[in-house]
Amino acid sequence: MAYETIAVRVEADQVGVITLDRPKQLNALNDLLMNELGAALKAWDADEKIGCMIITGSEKAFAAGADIGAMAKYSFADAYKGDYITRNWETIRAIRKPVIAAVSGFALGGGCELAMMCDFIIAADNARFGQPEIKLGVIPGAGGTQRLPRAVGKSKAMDMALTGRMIDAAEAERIGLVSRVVAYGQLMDEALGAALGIAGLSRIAVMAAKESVNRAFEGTLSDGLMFERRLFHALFATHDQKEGMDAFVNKRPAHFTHQ
Ligand code: CO8
Repeated sequence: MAYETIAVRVEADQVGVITLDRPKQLNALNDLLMNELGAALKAWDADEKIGCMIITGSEKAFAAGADIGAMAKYSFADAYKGDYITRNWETIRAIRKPVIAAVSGFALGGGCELAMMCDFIIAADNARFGQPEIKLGVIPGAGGTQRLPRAVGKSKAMDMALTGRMIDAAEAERIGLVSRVVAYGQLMDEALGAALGIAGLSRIAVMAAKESVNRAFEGTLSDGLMFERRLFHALFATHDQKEGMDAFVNKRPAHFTHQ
């Protein structure tokens, strides 16, 4: 399928890579881009061959936010009735295979929120994260006031949401917003290495792990622990569990068939 605002490619037959591609607007996110992003992710989620996905941008910008030019003219009535801007963002939440954000340059506003919707973030050393919406007279609208405090705690999240200041990659790693920081030149190698590693594992176990970790953010601890236990027990019904444990016991590599 041909896209206008993203470029897609498959690496090693197993990893889908999406590059946000609105360079003149620093990859500002508009309805078309979010629709295309959702369509590409959904297609790979349903593709047996794909085990993991990566979303990345350019060296200068992962995404500098929602498209301010497109938003500027909305009235409350337009935005509320049409559920504008936010309506097509939820697709990403429904993706069941892992999605890694490989972030270089600016990840601001909706760009920071998009990165946080991914399962984890690998950042280049030039990455900058921020929720500058407050400077535009609005607040984050795609999870920034919810996912950011869960990721980094109240004080840092309040600091970022109330001042709009950007943090650099080192601070983002220190506070737990990103999982790894590498030199810009290593960014895609690092993300692809992680993605290929994940794609080589049992897909069922990987999806169960993602689903269970996400539960930690959406319910109480006791609900989450019960959910995790049920999934853990259920995995003993898979062939991949037999294969993985037999391979360990017999000191041989495991060959997962995702059954
Ligand atoms: N929207 C539209 N265009 C943008 C955006 C944006 N968010 N960011 C940058 N651009 C455009 C600029 O207008 C400029 O275009 P032109 O060349 O035609 O003038 C081009 O990209 C390059 O930008 P700059 O010249 O400003 O580049 P600098 O290197 O000087 O600065 C910055 C880079 C610091 C990133 C600066 O562009 C900036 O501050 N951008 C805006 C950042 C921002 O405020 N982001 C938050 C937007 S609001 C938001 O995301 C709300 C999310 C709500 C939820 C979304 C719904 C789910």
